[in-house]
Amino acid sequence: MGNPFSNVIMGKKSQLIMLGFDFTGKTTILNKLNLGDIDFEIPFIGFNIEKVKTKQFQIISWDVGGADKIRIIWKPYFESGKGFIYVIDCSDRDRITEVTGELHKLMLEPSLNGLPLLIYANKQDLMKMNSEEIASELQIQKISKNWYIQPCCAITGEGLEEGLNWIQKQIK
Ligand SMILES: Nc1nc2c(ncn2[C@@H]2O[C@H](COP(=O)(O)OP(=O)(O)O)[C@@H](O)[C@H]2O)c(=O)[nH]1
Ligand SMILES: [Mg+2]
Repeated sequence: MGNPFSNVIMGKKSQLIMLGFDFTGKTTILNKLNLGDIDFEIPFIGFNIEKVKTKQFQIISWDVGGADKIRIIWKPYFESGKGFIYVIDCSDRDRITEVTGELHKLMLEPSLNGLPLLIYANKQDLMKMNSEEIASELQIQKISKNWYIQPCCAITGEGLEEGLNWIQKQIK
């Protein structure tokens, strides 16, 4: 573990947890970053995980919002995470209160709470919200000390790599 190259030698990639409401663009992001096919896993009814490998990471992702009953199933997945990505749809101002509430709830999880938090502020082609606006909407200072907001457009891929590079620096 003390060897900074051990992950490279073992061929293992750090795992990132990517969450967000449905329709925020997660599947589109995964397709853009992915080196192979998206791998699906359905460990439980109503819980559908997507997994991909990027150059540096393995990313596992699923939809959040509602369905409080299945939250207990999420916990083991959180424990393997080295970074947390929360995807928001900047064109959907109607849901921002709900999206903020869910993020605050997730950050109560001890195993997510200490991770670097990357916000993918997606759909920038539809609605430009700057980072200050988003930080204030999400009240992000209240829930994390190590966060970064990356504006992006999953369709073109703009901003996606920059976001991952930020996480990579936090993990090292
Ligand atoms: N205009 C625009 N549409 C996007 C962007 N990212 C995703 N979408 C669209 O938003 C919809 C939902 O995306 P999807 O990846 O399925 O969201 P998911 O439910 O979070 O996996 C799809 O129609 C995408 O084509 C973006 O950056 N800009
Ligand atoms: Mg999806």
